[in-house]
Amino acid sequence: MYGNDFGPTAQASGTDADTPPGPDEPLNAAEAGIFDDLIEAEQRIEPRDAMPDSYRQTLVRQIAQHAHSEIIGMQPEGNWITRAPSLRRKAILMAKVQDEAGHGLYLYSAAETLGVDREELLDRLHTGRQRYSSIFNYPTLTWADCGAIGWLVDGAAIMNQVPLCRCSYGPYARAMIRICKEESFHQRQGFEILWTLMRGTEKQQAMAQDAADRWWWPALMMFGPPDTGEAAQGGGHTQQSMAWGIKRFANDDLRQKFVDMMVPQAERLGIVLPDPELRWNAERGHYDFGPIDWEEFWRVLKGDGPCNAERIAHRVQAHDEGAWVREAATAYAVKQASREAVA
Ligand code: FAQ
Repeated sequence: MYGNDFGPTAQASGTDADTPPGPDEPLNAAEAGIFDDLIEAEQRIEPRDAMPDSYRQTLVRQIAQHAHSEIIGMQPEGNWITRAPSLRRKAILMAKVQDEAGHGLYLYSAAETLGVDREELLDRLHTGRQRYSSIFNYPTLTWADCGAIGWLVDGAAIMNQVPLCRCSYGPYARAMIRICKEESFHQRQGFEILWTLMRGTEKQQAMAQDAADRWWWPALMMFGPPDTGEAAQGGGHTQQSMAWGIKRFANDDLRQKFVDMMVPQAERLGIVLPDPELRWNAERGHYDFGPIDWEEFWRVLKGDGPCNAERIAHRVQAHDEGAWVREAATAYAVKQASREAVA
């Protein structure tokens, strides 16, 4: 039973949970009306509900991209598990990287409710037909990078993802609630790594500052290309996704909130953010910041970032090496099902 089983729209529709409409079937006028009413009433769209194919495809694109980001995002920090500076740091980092795998699994499951197979999504990732976040194409050169990822990358992820807990598609919104709780632990552990380094030796402080210098601008790019003011006419997905209640804020607005949140945190850490144009604007009630290198962003998206090739090669290799696990799990499931059929 779903939230939208209650209320006037559900009663009028008489929806039958056992017969979900096929993905490619166009909506008739009554179904389109029900969909629009549910969106208008801020209700959730559920897997059994009729939805326009373009809404379904937008969600598949975004949720899959998000899932891919989580599992590719295990690599930069996974690289430091064997080199974490203490047993405590190692245990925490392992838990964090495992959480990222878990987030990928919730998200692939949410995407599957839209009628697309997980194997197919992974194939699209491995063959470059679907994206993952630009941020994971940068290298982790020192231990401080694990701190910078937690603080900046998870910080940006939280800013972007808390509004997704109110996404109009039920399974995605529900997955995001749990993910955001875990992301906030991740951000604190990153802050704490940097806090410790900034209270250490001069060399440790320099290492923390260098990591922040390298991750700050790529973190700002995570929110996506400009999409307000003149850029709103630029043809991105924001306008439509906001009308459907998938995105709740424009990329630029979330980026600004992120900058406003991070500047005081950087001050507490004693880290200088690498932007000479960063200053409080009392008139706007926000921090102004310098121009972002969008050429770099598009270059990374096209596959020409520092680690794109390495990340995909590693992912494909891990997938191939895991084939026997998938085969064993499938054989076990078949055996269980045949036992249950006999009983
Ligand atoms: N990287 O019109 P928009 C994490 C693409 S998870 C790559 O603004 P949209 C956890 C976009 O796909 C991080 N591509 O598009 C963690 C589109 O191209 P397309 C991932 C990007 O979808 C932490 C084109 O540019 N988070 O960090 C990026 O409405 C630490 C035009 O852009 C999510 O996926 C980018 N940064 O908005 C894990 C959150 N930005 O598809 C491990 C969910 C834009 O037409 C360690 N996703 N593009 O070919 C979203 O909220 C949205 O998809 C946006 C983009 C905001 C990313």
